[in-house]
Amino acid sequence: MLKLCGFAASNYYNKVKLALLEKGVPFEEELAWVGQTDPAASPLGKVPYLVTDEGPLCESTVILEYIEAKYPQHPLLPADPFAAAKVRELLRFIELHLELVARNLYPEAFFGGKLSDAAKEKAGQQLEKNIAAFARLAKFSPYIAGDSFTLADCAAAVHLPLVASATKIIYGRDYLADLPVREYLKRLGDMPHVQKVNADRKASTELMLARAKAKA
Ligand SMILES: N[C@@H](CCC(=O)N[C@@H](CS)C(=O)NCC(=O)O)C(=O)O
Repeated sequence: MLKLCGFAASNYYNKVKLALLEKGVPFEEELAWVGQTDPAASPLGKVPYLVTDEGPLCESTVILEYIEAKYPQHPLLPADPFAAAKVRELLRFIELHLELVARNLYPEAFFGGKLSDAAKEKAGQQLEKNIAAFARLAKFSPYIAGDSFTLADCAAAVHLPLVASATKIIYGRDYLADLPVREYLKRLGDMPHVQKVNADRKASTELMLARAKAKA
């Protein structure tokens, strides 16, 4: 059986977990905090990684693509190549241009660290520009790429809440507030698998913070 390794406070872990749940692919979860990962499976020590009968895989989007190709049931990519590319475009956009930029804010927003004003200004400018571009691609009708739930929703469901809350905490304004993100996330929040991922995330986040406190 597939083994998803990592911890449920991780947005990248949850992106893969949500896809597995939505597709109905059986899997088990193996807890691996940062620092406890298998270097043969994840050479950079990042989570998630997936252990398959054929060997390990890291990088969450590569894992999503593998699952999609290997288990075609309940597809999360359209059959039409262009429509599928549009889904991948949105997924890449959310991750590369929104989440990875907002990630610079997490040390202060969520983990008690301190950022320089210059770092905040740089990330803020990039996010303003990138979110305006994202707004041109995202559909929210009712899903992020159109009328069906796709891999892009697996990414949006886990990354957009972090972009919204990190910008709210650091700049005093949710940079996604002008888009229909709140309503979209509320709709997704009615899906049982999203609820399961969110409940597990909350429990794992508490554990993660308790571990960090015990270490300090
Ligand atoms: N590009 C990676 C990003 C994964 C990632 O950054 N995971 C975080 C947890 S949310 C992590 O493992 N951080 C520890 C580190 O970077 O050393 C992916 O898509 O899998």
